[in-house]
Amino acid sequence: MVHGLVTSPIRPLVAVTGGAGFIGSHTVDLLVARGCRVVVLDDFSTGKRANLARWADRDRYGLGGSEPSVEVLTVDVSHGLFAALAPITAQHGRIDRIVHLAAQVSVIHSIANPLTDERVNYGGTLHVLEYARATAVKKVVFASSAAVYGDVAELPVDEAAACHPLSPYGMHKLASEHALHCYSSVHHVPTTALRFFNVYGPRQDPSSPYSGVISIFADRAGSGRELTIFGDGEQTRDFVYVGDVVRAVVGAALTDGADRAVMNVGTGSEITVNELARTIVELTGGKSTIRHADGRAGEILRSVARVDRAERLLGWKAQTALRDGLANTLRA
Ligand code: UD2
Repeated sequence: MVHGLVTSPIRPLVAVTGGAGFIGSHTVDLLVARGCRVVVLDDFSTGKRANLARWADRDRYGLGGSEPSVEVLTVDVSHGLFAALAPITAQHGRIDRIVHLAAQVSVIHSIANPLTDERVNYGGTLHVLEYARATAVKKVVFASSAAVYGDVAELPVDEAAACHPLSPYGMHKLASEHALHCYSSVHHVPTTALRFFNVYGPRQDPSSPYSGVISIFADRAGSGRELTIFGDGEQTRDFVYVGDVVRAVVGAALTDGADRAVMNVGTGSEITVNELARTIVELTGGKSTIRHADGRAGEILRSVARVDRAERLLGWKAQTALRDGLANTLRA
């Protein structure tokens, strides 16, 4: 469906695992905008071809005349990368950098299926690192999560805080961070881990009960349906807009610095779920009602990132105000 790559000595060749997903497809868009050639590896278990549709027909999107930039491979990264990437590298040269976003994304699923989560989330990272080691990839960027922290005593949470994950999902994200550190120290594969807080924005799939709350609220409020808040709604989250997140991802991928670094990717501000629901209802014309249901088991009460490390190491800061990000999400 997508145009083949043009061989180029100067445009970096970047592999994006999970590149058809919510964050992945925005990452692909920004990498291409920055002049990279991109190979997407996705098994389409949650990723969607529609997220990459703009790269399937360049002329329709006014990109005609430029060199083809995106190649899409249907592959489960936890089965390894070598065979899948061999035809690409034979034709276009080696992969320069890898952004590893492919994952089993549900915390709840991980609790019921810890071994599947290990195979996909930890095993997938090891396969990426093995490929990077064998082919001298210049940078691996890994999508970690605030889930590595578990309950923390002090907020905003600092990267130096002790990590006590409360799910296999969080365990395997943390184990993956350790693997990055190990490969960087022992095999000299430069790596950066980014701990995402609550990412939201266009293309986030609202279809599961465990989808991001903003995708669910936006979907329901967009058609005047009722919103359900779990618990009293006074729990807080640090919601960070996907457009900001992918600036951090691409910045980390294209720099040779920030090796062995682990960084929070959040805004540094928290908002209650009550206030979020009210804002979304207001932005959609006030038709939806709000009801409360029982709180979720194991729910964290407050979550907010300390963000100065990413600013120091990457010059990155979230720039999108929540209301603006919500408006973009609702328009999409
Ligand atoms: C986020 C991540 C998760 C993991 C976890 C670590 C997302 C989408 N999920 O889970 O992957 O990293 O953090 O702690 O970023 N809520 C409602 N009504 C709804 C849906 C949700 O009230 O219809 C509440 C929910 O109870 C929670 C808040 O909204 O208090 C955010 O829920 P979420 O599922 O978007 O994200 P979270 O923080 O549980």
